[in-house]
Amino acid sequence: MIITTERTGDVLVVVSNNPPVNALGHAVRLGLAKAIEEAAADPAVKAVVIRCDGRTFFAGADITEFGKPMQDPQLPEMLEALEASGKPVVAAIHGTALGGGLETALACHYRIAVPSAKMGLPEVKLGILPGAGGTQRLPRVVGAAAALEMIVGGAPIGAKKALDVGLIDRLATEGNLAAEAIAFAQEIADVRPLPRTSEKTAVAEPGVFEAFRAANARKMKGFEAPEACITAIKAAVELPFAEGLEVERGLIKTLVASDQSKAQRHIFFAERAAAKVDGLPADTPLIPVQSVGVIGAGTMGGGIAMNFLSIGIPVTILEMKQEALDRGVATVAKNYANNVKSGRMTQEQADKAVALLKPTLSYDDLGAADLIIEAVFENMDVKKEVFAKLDKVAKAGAILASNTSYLDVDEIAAVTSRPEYVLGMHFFSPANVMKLLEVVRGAKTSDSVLATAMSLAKSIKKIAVVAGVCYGFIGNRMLKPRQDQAGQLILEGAKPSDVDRVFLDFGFPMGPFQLADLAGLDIGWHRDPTRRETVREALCAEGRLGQKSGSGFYDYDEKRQRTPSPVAEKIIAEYAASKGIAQRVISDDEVRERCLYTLVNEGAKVLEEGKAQRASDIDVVWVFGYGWPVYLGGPMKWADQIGLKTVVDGLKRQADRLGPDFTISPLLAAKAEKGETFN
Ligand code: 3H9
Repeated sequence: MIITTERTGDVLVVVSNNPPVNALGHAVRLGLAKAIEEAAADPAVKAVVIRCDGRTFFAGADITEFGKPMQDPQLPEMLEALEASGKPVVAAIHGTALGGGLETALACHYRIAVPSAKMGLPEVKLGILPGAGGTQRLPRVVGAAAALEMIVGGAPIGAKKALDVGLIDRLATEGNLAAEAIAFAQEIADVRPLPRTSEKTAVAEPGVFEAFRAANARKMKGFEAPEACITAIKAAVELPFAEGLEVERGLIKTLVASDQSKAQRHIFFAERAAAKVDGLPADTPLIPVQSVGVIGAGTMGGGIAMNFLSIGIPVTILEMKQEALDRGVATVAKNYANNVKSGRMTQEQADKAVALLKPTLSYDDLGAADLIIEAVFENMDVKKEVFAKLDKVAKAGAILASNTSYLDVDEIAAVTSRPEYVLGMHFFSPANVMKLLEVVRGAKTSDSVLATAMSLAKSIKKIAVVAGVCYGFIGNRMLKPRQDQAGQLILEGAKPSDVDRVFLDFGFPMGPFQLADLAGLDIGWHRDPTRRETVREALCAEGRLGQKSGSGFYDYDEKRQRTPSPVAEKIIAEYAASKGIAQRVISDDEVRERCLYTLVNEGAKVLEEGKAQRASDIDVVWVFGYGWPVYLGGPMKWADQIGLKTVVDGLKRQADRLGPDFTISPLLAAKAEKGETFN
């Protein structure tokens, strides 16, 4: 039985038990509808409590039912019946009341929650809006401004804040929710009229919608759902409840069927699928990790260390020279100070984290660490030297990880006497912020070591994806053809700003040349201005090193605002002429096809070689590591949506321009031929 009812005095307690998250699937909706009828029919019942067993109150509609014919009762109708109940209903909230879960609570007459509970309407993240009255009820309870934050922002709020804004009526004692909810129900059993949310008025300050749009324009750019959310909240303010519901219904119908929402729902499940390693038994023993060593105190090493410090794991950080070590430690301290300033953590939390960092110049100090992550210069000889040293000092059973972003993890492992303990943990910069972690499984990496890395990733709030050993793993390997083509396109006549514009219009936060200028064109430059073997070298030779020197592919003003640079364009044209490359007018379509279809093609190769477990893992890498717009679902989902035949046709059209080594992935070609998709 998913929904059960029990009586405590004159209170009917309705309990849901639908693990793992009490999603409001068909059986739950049906059970709740029957319970409401039961309460109405039984004269001995004076009030009702709805609560959930397990780890959480209803975490929303069952997303797996989306896109299929929905069985009655539908959630909106069930909630209307709930709110219309002649007997008061109390929602007793623990865990996360999200989406349809919070909408259920809003349809109840009273809400009580434990202090650790969180409440939110995250539907916008799935490309939809709250479609069971949430856009109409929440503004009536908390006002338009707070509703905009919660519905368009999608982030949940804690129970204490919920009490402050009037979303809940009272706080319960942690661990005593069931009893206190019943006591609350008994207390209000005879209070009339019943406080029905739909009968309240939604308060809106003048200009609140315009101000919200202006403040959030950047975050909302490209997404369809946020504007629909705003329209629905406006309807809550301007229209009677029933008419507002009609507006909400119309909007959710369109959004659920949209490509954007399908893509965002795909990413929701893809993120969870990525955590699962095929063939790895669920009971694989984990290696306890209570201390970490990090080699290299640069930007990367410091960022990696912060992940562990922030969850209370001590880190020993190693550098070659005192000065570099001091600089690295100071940067970590500064980053924590910034976190305090921005309100992301308290001073006490920051102090605790910084105190767990132990700087050292000696490899011997890494001997006790359970996990050691190397983040030194990206060079095979240097990495091998580090791992040979580690093999000598690390204790038996310690995990040895390389943060390499390209190199052969098996070759690195081979210099140790324990390759089964070696794997790649490829963090993305800034490593304390970026969500993605590529976990690179070497040929000999043991199951326990892999499972431990995946579990640890979850603890440090990363989204981990397993990759096989190949040059650049999943992400950087697919980035390469994109970068190569972008570089080639500007030689053939496209302006850097035109190429970047195509990327920005597509939904990327930055184009490849903006990114190059930001990172610095002199990374890896030999510093000899007479040697001009690439466009970057030609630009560096003219002192154009990127943003930091005020010029690169673009010119920059003192506020670092960029403008297309005729000087850079001339340098590029001269370089192209020196290589005998004729310049011509290049269309946006050609830019898209050459840069993005080749990227998808490389993704297909990653998949056919088994370097990624599943297409959706590739999508996760690109959404969380490379700024692929989530509403386009990652490159493989995007290719599925535009049609694999479209991709193959585009690649064939461009084939002559893609270089002598270019080949179409057989997997991509076969799937296109059969009309199949990757996901
Ligand atoms: C909605 O409500 C629409 C309505 O407004 C309108 C209707 C008309 N459905 O995340 P976890 C699965 S839209 C189905 O690893 P955690 C999840 O896939 C919904 N399945 O746990 C995973 O399965 P598996 C609005 C769901 O503790 C398992 O549960 N609500 C759903 O890290 C465990 O999940 C949301 O968007 C679902 N709604 O986090 C909330 N939710 O084990 C979405 C989870 O097979 N959910 N699953 O991989 C979450 O944010 C997190 O799951 C939560 C728990 C915070 C609840």
